Amino acid sequence: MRGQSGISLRTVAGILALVLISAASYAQTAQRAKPAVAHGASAASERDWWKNAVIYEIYPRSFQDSNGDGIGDLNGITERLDYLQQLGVDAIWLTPINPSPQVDFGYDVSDYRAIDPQYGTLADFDRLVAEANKRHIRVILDMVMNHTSDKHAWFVASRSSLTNPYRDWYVWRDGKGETATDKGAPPNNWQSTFGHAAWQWDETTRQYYYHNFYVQQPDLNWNNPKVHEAFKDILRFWLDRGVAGFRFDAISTLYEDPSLADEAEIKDKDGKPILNVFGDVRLDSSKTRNLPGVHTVMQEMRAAMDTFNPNAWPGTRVLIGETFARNAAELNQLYGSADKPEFHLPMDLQVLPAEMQTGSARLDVAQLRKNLTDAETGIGSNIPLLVFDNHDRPRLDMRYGDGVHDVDIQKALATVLLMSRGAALFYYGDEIGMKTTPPTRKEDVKDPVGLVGWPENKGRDGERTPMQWEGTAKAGFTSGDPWLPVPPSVSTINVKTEASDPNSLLGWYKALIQLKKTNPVLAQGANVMLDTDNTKVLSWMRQNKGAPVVLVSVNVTAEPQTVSLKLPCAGVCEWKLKTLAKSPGAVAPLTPERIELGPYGVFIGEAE
Ligand code: TEU
Ligand code: CA
Repeated sequence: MRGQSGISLRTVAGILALVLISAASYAQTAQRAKPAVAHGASAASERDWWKNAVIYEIYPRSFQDSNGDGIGDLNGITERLDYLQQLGVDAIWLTPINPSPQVDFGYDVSDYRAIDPQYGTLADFDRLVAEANKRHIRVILDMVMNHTSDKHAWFVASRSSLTNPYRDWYVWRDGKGETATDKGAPPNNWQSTFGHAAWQWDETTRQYYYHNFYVQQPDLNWNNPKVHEAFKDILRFWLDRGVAGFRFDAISTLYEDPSLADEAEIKDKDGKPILNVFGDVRLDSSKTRNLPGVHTVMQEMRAAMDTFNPNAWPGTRVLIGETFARNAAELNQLYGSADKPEFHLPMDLQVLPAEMQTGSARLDVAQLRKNLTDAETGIGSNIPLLVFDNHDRPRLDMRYGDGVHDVDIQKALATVLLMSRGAALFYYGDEIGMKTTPPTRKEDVKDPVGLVGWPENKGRDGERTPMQWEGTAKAGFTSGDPWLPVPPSVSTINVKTEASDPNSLLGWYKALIQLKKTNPVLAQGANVMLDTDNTKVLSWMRQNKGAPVVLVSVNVTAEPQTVSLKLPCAGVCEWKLKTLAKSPGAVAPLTPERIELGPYGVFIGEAE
């Protein structure tokens, strides 16, 4: 049956149905995007929540399994939200949960608008966000923009032919000296972070493609404006579902030098090339790291984020960067400017860098004081985000533990992290002192880089073992076979045991997070280093005009130490000291002039 305009009524009905469906889904999206109840918080506190935030990194695969397949999942995280609320965190950052072949455990994304079935469904995700919101916990997602999985539809199309519209979404080049029958050599000497050449030959179209990470993670070409638009849409998809922000992955490697020039080899003092852990000659990364293009991208992405109302839950949608800035000046640039802002919180991973983990440099107080001063004063009025640990590096215990004072050492480090000005991010399990437990046999290795680098580099499995909820064989993590073995330390290091011990590391984290959230001087006060010639004890104060000063003293040695802190004051000052927190070895001092600390002891007090 045809209407006047020759269009069948069936078509009209079809169009009408489409309109209704899209209207309904828009309404639902709009409904979802409508902020939940603002929990009585003020507009200002929602807008500024990130400036004093405590952010908790969850590796979903290892946090809590809810369906017995030995793999952590979204419903498992939802089951554990009460624990996170009691811990006092403001936000949880989930490492990738999108569909992925799991070569790099989610950092090889094959669909940016869905949830990997191993972790659940979009409905499970929406429920996690809703349940987290009820507990005033914000959800931050990982956003992997440097590369996709080689199974992503974009790359499948891109590699199908030289003329496919997606060809230029990735970095393809001819080989050097290539002929019709010979692929020639890779275009240059660039290397993968995960070992060996960063160029992979593709026989179908007889070109190489670039991958800064695994072969299965082809780099996107950010010189292509279509890539920018695609990711702005992806951000909006998740922002509409109520996420409070993103952690942008591997942002330092987004751009490569278009000249494709070789990188310089790093040589030792005798001019001999230095090899890395994979046996490759180390290069200076000058053509593949921290290129200027990243600022333009970040300004665009920030503009997309800022279109959401910052005054109502979840407040300002924040951009966190996995940034490997080489110094405070370079880090400062990643915040952008007032009129062209970039990240809210580019990670500062330099306060406890790899160089401070061994020998005499281990926990060097003078170096730590300098790094903290840079972090706190080298970025203008911007807010630091201190990050000491994550899913890519050995846990704090392996890097700084001494086998005797492990808990006190981690209490000392947690004090530096949580009592400094700005936001703090820590990794699941650090609050109970979980230990890096690497695989003991090559055949047990799950993280491919551990297979390439074995035995010098066992990969990152060791810092990704199941969360230790209780002292049982499966740690309360799963009823099935855990994807990584539960470490033997579970018998003493677990939430249940530590929750009943006020002197536990867990108790310390809870107390300091509570202090940070409730003491206005700790929330906004300036960071001022004290006793700056002391090479054994790190002391600083937090101060706000007109409010009592908060003093922090951390003994970074295994020997008892006594410090005398001279607080700035006009005229004669009789300081009265109130203890806010102290580790068992510290004496409750009466005045700042005499603070006695045990091995790795901590004192936190209010002076007025
Ligand atoms: O890491 C980026 C990065 O630089 C790390 O690969 C780090 O240099 C390396 O892991 C040190 O061993 C991000 C993610 O955090 C990491 O888990 C991913 O493997 C990587 O990007 C690729 O997405
Ligand atoms: Ca790249």
